Amino acid sequence: MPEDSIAHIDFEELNKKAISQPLVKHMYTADPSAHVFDGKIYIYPSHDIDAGEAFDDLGSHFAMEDYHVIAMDSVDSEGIDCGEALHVNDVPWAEKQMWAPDAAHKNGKYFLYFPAKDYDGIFRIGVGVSDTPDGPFIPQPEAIKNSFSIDPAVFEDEDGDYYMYFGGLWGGQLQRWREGTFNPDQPESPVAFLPKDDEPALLPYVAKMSDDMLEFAEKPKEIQIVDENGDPLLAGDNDRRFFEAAWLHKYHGKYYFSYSTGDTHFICYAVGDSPYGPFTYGGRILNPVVGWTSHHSICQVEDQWYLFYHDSSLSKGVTHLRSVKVAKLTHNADGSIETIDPYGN
Ligand code: FUB
Repeated sequence: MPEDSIAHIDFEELNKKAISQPLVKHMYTADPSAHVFDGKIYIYPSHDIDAGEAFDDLGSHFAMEDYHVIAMDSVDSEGIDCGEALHVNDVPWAEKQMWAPDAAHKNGKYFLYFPAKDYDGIFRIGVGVSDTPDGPFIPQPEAIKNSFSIDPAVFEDEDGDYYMYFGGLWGGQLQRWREGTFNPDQPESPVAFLPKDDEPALLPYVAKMSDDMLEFAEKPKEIQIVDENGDPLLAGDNDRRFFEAAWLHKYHGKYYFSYSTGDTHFICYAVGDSPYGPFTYGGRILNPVVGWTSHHSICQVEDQWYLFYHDSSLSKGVTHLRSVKVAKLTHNADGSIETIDPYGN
């Protein structure tokens, strides 16, 4: 739900209708990447703060500094804040804006993947390592080579290969990489460098991870998202095209790539037969929430699938003060996903 439409919201009424409540209330959290590790649910969210930065379309007001992991015994149990897992001051290459993270587990080690701006103002993706799922994570001294933009999501396939999906428009800088390099002398602007409405939309990226999970094993490749005729979604197709918040889950042998449409505030999905795509647009998973951003993860806990998401209802609509929530997600018999309305309309 965009900022301008929250002015008349009765938050008490809205919270009564909401299909779920914040999982933690003592701090603001967003962009929840959920995993089951060792039989327990671990959520790797952004930790929202009000750093006093001015609002703009580059997301400068999302000035987060650290990460806390949330642990839960079940989706109905209390969310436990495991404390600070990583602070920007401990990351040699990162200056600011610790945005949406994700985590992975391999060979007894846990990996926290996170985007942050480096000292040249360029978003890169870093990784920290821990022996436990809740950290603390020891960051690598450099960002992942050839990483750029934001919102890393790491998927483990059934054959033991891991893939990172990433990218985000506007403040996420994906549009700055169209020529393969980033020119820091060009002014920051959310709308410059974007394709025209009738051109193919900008695409997210995927890269297989190296065996040690610390680097890309290959040059990142674009992921095609196509419509029902096999044609690429266009940049002007704002209700369906990729904006940010990549996620990948596998269901009944199919790969589901899900993402936020950004300025139209939907979480959508597209389905493919390979972790590299192409993915065919399938529909909406989540209708707009309170707050400008929408960001999610999809995780199976025992026999049930769940959507972890966020909204700004606890802060009464402050777009950079969000709270993570969870709701049941349903795959229909035909492979489609049922659309969730966060306020039960
Ligand atoms: O939390 C900062 C940014 O807002 C994330 O990286 C985006 O996905 C959006 O949720």
